[in-house]
Amino acid sequence: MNIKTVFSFWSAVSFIFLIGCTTISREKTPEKPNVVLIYIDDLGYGDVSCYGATKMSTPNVDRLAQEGIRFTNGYCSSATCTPSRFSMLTGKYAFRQKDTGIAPGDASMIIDPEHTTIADIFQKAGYKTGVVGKWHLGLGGSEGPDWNGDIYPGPREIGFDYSFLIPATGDRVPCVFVENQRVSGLDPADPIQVSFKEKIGNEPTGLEHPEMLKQMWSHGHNCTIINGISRIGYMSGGKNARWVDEDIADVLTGKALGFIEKHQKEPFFLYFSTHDIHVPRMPHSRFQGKSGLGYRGDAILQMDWCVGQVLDKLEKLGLKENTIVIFSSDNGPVLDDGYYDEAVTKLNGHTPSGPLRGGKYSAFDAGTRVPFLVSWPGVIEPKVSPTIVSQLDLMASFARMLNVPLSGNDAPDSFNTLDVFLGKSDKNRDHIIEQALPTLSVIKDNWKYIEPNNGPKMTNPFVNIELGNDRKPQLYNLKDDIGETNNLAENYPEKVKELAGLLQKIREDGRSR
Ligand code: NG6
Ligand code: CA
Repeated sequence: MNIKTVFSFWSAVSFIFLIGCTTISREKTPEKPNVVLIYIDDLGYGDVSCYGATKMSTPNVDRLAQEGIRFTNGYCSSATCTPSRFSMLTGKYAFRQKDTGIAPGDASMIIDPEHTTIADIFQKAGYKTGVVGKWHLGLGGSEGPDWNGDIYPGPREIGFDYSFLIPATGDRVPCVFVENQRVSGLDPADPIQVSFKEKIGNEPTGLEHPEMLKQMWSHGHNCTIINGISRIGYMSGGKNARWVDEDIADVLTGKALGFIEKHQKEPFFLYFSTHDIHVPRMPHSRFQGKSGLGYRGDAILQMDWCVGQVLDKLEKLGLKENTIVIFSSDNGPVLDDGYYDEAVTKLNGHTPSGPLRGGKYSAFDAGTRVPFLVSWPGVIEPKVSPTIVSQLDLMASFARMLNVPLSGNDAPDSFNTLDVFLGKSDKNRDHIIEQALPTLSVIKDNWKYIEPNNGPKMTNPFVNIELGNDRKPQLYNLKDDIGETNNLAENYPEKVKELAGLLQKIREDGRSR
């Protein structure tokens, strides 16, 4: 061997050694990464720039997309909030349990504490668990929540160590936060009373006093005026505890960051569920007028800021490489959902549903196909993936990752798709069911079948969304026809029969896993 050969031999050895080290470090993934699940309300498939929005930009959400996997076929399980959240937390389709439609503001807790939830899985694996933000899954026992006392069952009874909640929605009373088991900042001398049936107390309503409003209601939403905005339902008392809509994003983000900071030295699971971009859209003055698209666009900018705050905090604490961040939405987009907030008049060519048909409430795909990002810097290789993923599968996937066994009855519709979430596999879920009550649809091998039903074709004219209902069966080929414009049911009767049969079987079996 001459000098040159010896040299290149050793260069080759050290090169191989180096490659080996990089591979090893990539594979030496932390066993218990933190998980932050950022869940946006009513954000559409086309509402962020990494999914094609051009009229405004969402740099922080885009940052997540650049660092992780951007799924182009990511689904929540329902076209409204409560059933989507119910399914994500329990791994069970909401249509299997009655009263899982949009929960009233004083609903009892709809997740039975007997259910194993995704939070239980993390707790069993030794994580600290927290939920900050919109809940909308009911609170309290059969009598509903006791706003002036201890409020339980609630998140604590289903696996969350810490909670800071908007109990139902921003547009429903009571307009107060619930921290753990108590209304935050409540003065016992000024108790809260709530009714969804008749007027309570003597505060003005939006119906009687529209001149007092800073944002006018368009349909519904005309009961008690809180902070210049009338709501669904009547409330009295609790004056010190009432939120200021303009500050909600700051308050929730502060609580989320506080939770991360507090638990930085131990594994944690944080379900951060923003109020944005649900109605009433009343962003902080920092964001008002900034998008040029009215308050809906401004709320998107505010939501993006919240995401940035979380990412910055993780980075600052040195947790970036040890934290999986998931970003998604609970249902598709809506413009007028009850208030004149210029979402319609200042839309300016923005397309909240992207190329999809329908929106919130709809059986068409825009109801449930939503932005879906998963990032884990240093472990997940960034990419765009067309593989179908479902929020339902987070539970079984994390159970697998953490080696927490699921019993036969747990998470009956949640599949372990961990390798897909981590970018190691492109294997589609066999099928997926979408719910836009009363209608169910099923997607399998690019075919989407919407079962026939008598529901209306459209929402009310304010909301103005096609619901996807039809008395005849509908069959679309999503690969060739992403906008669901060409009903092929009559051309492919066998396909219709097969998918209707699958839907029927999944309904009857009570489980699909
Ligand atoms: C509807 C409300 C709507 C919104 C929705 C729940 C009316 C007329 N409409 O009943 O404004 O609050 O419920 O949205 O009251 S969700 O995203 O939480 O499912
Ligand atoms: Ca929602």
